[in-house]
Amino acid sequence: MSLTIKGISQPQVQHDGSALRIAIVHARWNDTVIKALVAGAIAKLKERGVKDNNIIVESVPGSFELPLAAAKIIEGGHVQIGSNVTDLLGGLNFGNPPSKPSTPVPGGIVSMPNEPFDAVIAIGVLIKGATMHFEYICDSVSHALMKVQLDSGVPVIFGVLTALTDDQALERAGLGRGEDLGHNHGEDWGLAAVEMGSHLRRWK
Ligand code: DLZ
Repeated sequence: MSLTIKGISQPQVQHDGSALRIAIVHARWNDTVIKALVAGAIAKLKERGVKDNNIIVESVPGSFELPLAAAKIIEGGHVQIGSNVTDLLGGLNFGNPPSKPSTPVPGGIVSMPNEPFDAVIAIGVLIKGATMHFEYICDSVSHALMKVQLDSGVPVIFGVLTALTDDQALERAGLGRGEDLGHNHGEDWGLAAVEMGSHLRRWK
């Protein structure tokens, strides 16, 4: 087995997410991979203590739509949007008892607490095709997500996979087709959201 120097080291403290409010916005292109990444992110948010009612999940068509959605979600953090994670993942159990369901409001949206978000995780899966589409979207989306976080002061976690092949995307969601299933990067994004959300509360 060859040694690698790649990857992230553990933070010095384990950050507590129990007071944090986190939004996940995901694209729907390449849905199998997206679902695994979103589930990985949610699992780690919950492992760090983020409450079900403080995890909001929104979807957009493709990765190109992520920056505007992230900006609007940050702006409107105090208004009614999205689906709360208890409603969304009702059947899935990540180890925590289900929390009280949020209040339904007309149109399938739910009434959420009146507080800003501590971090937004933007999740998309771009897989290179035969044209230049991939390059343009990767470039514009990564720059735009960086701009959203710098303009808003709210951490935007870069959860966009830019894969050259289907297999690369699957491996980065822990769904590899070979012997090695790979690693679910959504988990790292969940942890990054809690760490950055905690830092931002201290740095304010
Ligand atoms: C059009 C398109 C293509 C070809 N590929 C992807 C992809 O691999 N991943 C992704 O998230 N979105 C893709 N899209 C859709 C664009 O992101 C966008 O939704 C449309 O161009 C409409 O603005």
